[in-house]
Amino acid sequence: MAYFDVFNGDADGICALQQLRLARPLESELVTGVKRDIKLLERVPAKSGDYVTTLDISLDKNREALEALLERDVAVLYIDHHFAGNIPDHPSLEAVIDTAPEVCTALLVNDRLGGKFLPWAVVAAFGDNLFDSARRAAAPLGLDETQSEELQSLGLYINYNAYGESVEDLHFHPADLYRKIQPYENPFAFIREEEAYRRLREGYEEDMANARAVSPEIETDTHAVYILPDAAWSRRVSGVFGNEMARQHPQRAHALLTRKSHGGYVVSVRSPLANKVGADDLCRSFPTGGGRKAAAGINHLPQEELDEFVDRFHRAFP
Ligand SMILES: [Mn+2]
Repeated sequence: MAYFDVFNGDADGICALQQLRLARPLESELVTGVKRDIKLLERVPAKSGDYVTTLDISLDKNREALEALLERDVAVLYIDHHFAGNIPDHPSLEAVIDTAPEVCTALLVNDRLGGKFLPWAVVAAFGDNLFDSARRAAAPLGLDETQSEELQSLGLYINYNAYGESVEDLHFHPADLYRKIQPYENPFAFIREEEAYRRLREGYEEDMANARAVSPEIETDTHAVYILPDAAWSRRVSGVFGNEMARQHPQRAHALLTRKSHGGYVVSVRSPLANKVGADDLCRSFPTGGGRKAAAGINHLPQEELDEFVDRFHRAFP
């Protein structure tokens, strides 16, 4: 019998698995990737009698692969908070799905384990940008302000590590980062002792300094457009830089365009924090766009559509 652990490469996916494997250590094959790489189940070569744990990736986006596994008599534990659609009714599937906006996968795992490894769930909630949920969940830990900020930074850094076009852009392959985290029951020990933590913090600070040095193409009280160069640091930092900009200017909508090596842009849009709507409709009006109301993106914006995008960006957030 073989075990497969399939998880999103961001903080939520890694910290969800961390809790489960601290509670029940076992040898498993890890299947993960960059944050946007969510069609992971189709890569799992499980056979009859094997056991697959799936964390923090949409069931709807993995439906065919999931059904194929269940047909092959593979047992699946599926824990997630993304849109799932219809959940297959099958005796080999245990699905724990909760799409409530204040929930993340690691918090669902924390509930399942009775809070046994709560500090890691708090790290994940910060990483998923659920600051209120993280602070609420952390109450039983009685953290002081410094400790709370440490878990917040750790969540931010692990989340940041997952952004990139491919794993070559990342400081650590998410599977390698998980292996470094795995020995630590306590995230504060990871922060104190682990070299990987320092590398993530330094990488984050350096990439953010690069991004902060970029002058906006457009900057008004209501709209800002940034164009980042074709570089690994841009692809790593655009998501977290967008989040920081949004927090600093809650009345403003933000568009971050990253140049691609073969022309055109990858686009990420953040609705104003004060009114978190519009990003999804704007992005979906382009063929390769998608996302949520507060945060959405376009995988490929051709160079010649830049002006059209800027026009629609202004109209989307009047
Ligand atoms: Mn998540």
